[in-house]
Amino acid sequence: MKRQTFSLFSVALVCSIIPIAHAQNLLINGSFEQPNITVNYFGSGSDGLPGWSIGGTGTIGLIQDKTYGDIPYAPDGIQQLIFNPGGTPPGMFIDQTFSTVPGSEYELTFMLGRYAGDDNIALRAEMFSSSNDLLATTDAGPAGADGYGSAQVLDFFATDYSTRLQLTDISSSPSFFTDLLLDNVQVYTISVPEPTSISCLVLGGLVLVAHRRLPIIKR
Ligand SMILES: [Ca+2]
Repeated sequence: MKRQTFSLFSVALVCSIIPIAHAQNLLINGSFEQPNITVNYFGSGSDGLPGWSIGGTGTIGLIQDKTYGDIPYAPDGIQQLIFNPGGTPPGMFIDQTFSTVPGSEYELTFMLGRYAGDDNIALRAEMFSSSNDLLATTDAGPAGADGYGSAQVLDFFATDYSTRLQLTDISSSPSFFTDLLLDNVQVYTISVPEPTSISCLVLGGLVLVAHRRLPIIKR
């Protein structure tokens, strides 16, 4: 009985959630370094930003460092996104669908910045399942002064083999001069159920069968 208990305990350990130590960014072009261009502006439906779809009413800009003298530098690489540049309306969004494993935990991180002025500007991050169920959401604002603040973080569990990230400009009163900056968007795997639950059940069953067939050695 003791041996059976020990083996089942071992199976339980193997089947527990396994943390991922060195994961890669699951997003394409999360740092907006492509295309390599001094400055470009995108409207709804544009396919000019690799990896991302673009929607909403207004404009999103892709800007390289030193294009304008006083714009904060990108916190990662040399390019960043700028929402509602030139006083265009808020409400633009970008989204990207990426592969996930049901039951696994992931973490979204991104950097928000402010360019010129103190108007109320913010970004909404949302994670959706393939059936468009909302998995997690957060509203975040940049630092009070020009430049970037600390990284924003949102953890979520995937329920499907694909998950969609949407980042929406929810600024309430953008002026002609105040713009929202975004860079270094990343999604990492935090932990995965490995092996899967079904595999665990099969493995546990095999352990039980094996123990029943093993001869009991008496001393
Ligand atoms: Ca960048």
